[in-house]
Amino acid sequence: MEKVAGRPDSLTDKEFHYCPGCTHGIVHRLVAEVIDEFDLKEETIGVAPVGCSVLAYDYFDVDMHEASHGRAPAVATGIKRVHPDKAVFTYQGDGDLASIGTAEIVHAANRGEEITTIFINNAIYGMTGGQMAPTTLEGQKATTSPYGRDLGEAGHPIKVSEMLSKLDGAAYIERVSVDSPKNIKQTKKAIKKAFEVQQSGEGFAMVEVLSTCPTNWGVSPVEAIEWLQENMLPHYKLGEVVDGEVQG
Ligand SMILES: Cc1ncc(C[n+]2csc(CCOP(=O)(O)OP(=O)(O)O)c2C)c(N)n1
Ligand code: SF4
Repeated sequence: MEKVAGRPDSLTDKEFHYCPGCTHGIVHRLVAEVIDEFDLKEETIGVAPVGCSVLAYDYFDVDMHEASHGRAPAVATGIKRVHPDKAVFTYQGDGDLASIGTAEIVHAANRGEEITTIFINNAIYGMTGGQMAPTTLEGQKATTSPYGRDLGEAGHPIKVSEMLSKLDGAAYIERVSVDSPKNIKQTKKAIKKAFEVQQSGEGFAMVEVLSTCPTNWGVSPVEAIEWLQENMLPHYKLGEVVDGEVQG
């Protein structure tokens, strides 16, 4: 019988610990498929964050490094500068990248570091029980905003891709989503491009992936996909982001 699908070589056979319906697993698979397709398994160094994907080093079958909360872009900068021929990526949640690591990601993008960042935006801190993140939407309930995010108190949900795309060192930024087969295909295309941009030495590349956290959103996996579509897509528009504008 012809084998038509299998586990990417760049993933170990360890079972993911993610909750049912969590889309971290889909994105891990897409990153691994891209690494396989570019034949980069032996040439890739990944940097894992703090957050639910802290164990990414157990799942990617490439050289991996752990960074403390938010520091992945700084660690990846050091790795890439010492190993300019390697493909270096960070994999970070929104609490990690957009809150504690805001300074690191801004300056790595501004310096035009030739790294690829996979940024998982699930609008909440997942691992630590569902606190409000910088990406939490207006009115969205979280453990630290039980009545819904109040813009007057907490500020606006940050559109990280639009913000970083204004920096001269940012070569490629795209926002994608894993809520449908069509969008999953587009996510893979964007991850591919982000690795290509790194290989061609053009500068910093980031893919923001709209993702789900059914556990902390307090909904079923199916409802989580619907919640993403109804609430996240209108605020976080999909597409390549150039100079703060999403290119439709
Ligand atoms: C320096 C530091 N500050 C805070 C924490 C606690 N902490 C661990 S994971 C996490 C939440 C990360 O959430 P996010 O980046 O949104 O990823 P997700 O879990 O949603 O995938 C926090 C606050 C920590 N481990 N280290
Ligand atoms: S807490 Fe949320 S982000 Fe973390 S594994 Fe569960 S569903 Fe995924």
